[in-house]
Amino acid sequence: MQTARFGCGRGANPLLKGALCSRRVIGLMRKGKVKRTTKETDIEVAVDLDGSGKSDVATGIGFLDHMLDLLARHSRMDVTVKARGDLHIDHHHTTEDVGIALGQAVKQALGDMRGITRYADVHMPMDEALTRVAIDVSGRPFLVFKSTFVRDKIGTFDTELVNEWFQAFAMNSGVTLHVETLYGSNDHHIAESCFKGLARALRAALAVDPRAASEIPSTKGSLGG
Ligand SMILES: [Mn+2]
Repeated sequence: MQTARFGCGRGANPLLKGALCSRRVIGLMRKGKVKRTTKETDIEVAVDLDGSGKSDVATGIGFLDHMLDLLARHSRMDVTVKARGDLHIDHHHTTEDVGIALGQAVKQALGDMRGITRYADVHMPMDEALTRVAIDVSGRPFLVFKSTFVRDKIGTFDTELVNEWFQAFAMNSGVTLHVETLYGSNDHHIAESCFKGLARALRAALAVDPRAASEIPSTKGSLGG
């Protein structure tokens, strides 16, 4: 029987190799924790960039929980989100503020961004829908969002809030993010392809590049402006 091997050397279990390598190569835990309270929402978020995709998410909005679950799963970040918001008004404040807090936690976890791959792009299919996501983990927040929806709602969730969430996440994580749904007709699939696309782009861009693990990936020598 073969023994599972841990670590990043030759013969390491390839399923474990990525996250453990990132952690070992840069020699620190890439974790972030944010607590954010306003008159509209009360939110606690924790992320581990080198996790295994575990999620513990409860926002009070079923559809948003579904999106954050799959964001964790496909990015391989561990994500905890506990939110209590003014859902008696609508889902807007809670959705936006979860994006803000999660963005801040990712930014905190990244630190000076040493060693990261920085760029990634993904074409993410979800049945008939196809979304392209390109990311530059640059420290410069920017969002281009060109995904449109057929209807106003997915269940009780306003489809316009997908854009709001991405805007909040990009501005607060400090990433340049381009999201465009090339085609699709089912709004649930379109939204899911946006979040899964972001997940896979983050997974690739946040991974430590072993050829440049001690470097900040910028000719300027710093990221963030
Ligand atoms: Mn689904």
